[in-house]
Amino acid sequence: MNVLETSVMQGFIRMADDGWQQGWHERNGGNLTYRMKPEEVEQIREELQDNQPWQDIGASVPGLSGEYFIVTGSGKYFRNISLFPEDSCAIIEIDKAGERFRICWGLAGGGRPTSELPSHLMNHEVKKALTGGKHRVIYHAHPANTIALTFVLPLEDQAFTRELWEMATECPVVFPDGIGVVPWMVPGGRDIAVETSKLMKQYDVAVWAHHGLFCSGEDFDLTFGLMHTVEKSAQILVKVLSMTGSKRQTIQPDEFRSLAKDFHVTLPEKFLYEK
Ligand code: 2HA
Ligand code: ZN
Repeated sequence: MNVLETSVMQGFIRMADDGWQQGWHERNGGNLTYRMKPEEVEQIREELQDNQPWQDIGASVPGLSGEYFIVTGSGKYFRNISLFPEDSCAIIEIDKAGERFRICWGLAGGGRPTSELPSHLMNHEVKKALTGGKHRVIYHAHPANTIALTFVLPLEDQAFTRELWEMATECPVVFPDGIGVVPWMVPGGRDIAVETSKLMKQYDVAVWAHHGLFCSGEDFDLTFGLMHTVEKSAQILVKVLSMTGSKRQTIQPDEFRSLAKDFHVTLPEKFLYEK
């Protein structure tokens, strides 16, 4: 089957284009990766090359041995993904040791997988193990309101989680585990990958200070929806802070506890501190 006709590739392209339409992907900003299901690989087996050179990942991910990923390309523009997916994206295979990858499809004009490949793969490894293989999508974007908040909120999980939860009643239901915060770090390398993957053991969302957001989820809808919900709530907080320095009223800790009961989520008490 033609790679571009598969529903998984069409879902990947649609999600990337939705992110572009939201304004989260200036120039070559952001990246998206998807861990393929075995049946999705089989569907396109005859289209996959196995003669490209193995290259170092820059991280060790033995838990992803032999897996295939759809990835965006380094330096590629999300704006172009729906028009030229074969040039902007790739399918890669991970070697048995989880140390190297090779390109099996795509990047038709040349190039490499996303510069954030170490972060993506380390996060995939953590989430695959923790969710029994359910999580398949890792998404990194540059949504402006969330980034703006990293200049005014304390760079702490507690503060980000609580402030964003307060901005929309659905937030604690959509991300009940909260949000992790990574201080400013050089992007693209192993160090930021290690810090992010530590947070991903606890959370499905991590903020990179003065840079962007990382989200993990089961499928394209849930992962895009998570990014969208966090950024929407950041947008509301930016509006509130722009109108007035302080809130006149907000959702109280006991109200979060009632919400948790009715919506059958567990909200860690560490986020329900008295202010
Ligand atoms: O340019 O977003 O973090 C791609 C990125 C790097
Ligand atoms: Zn980035």
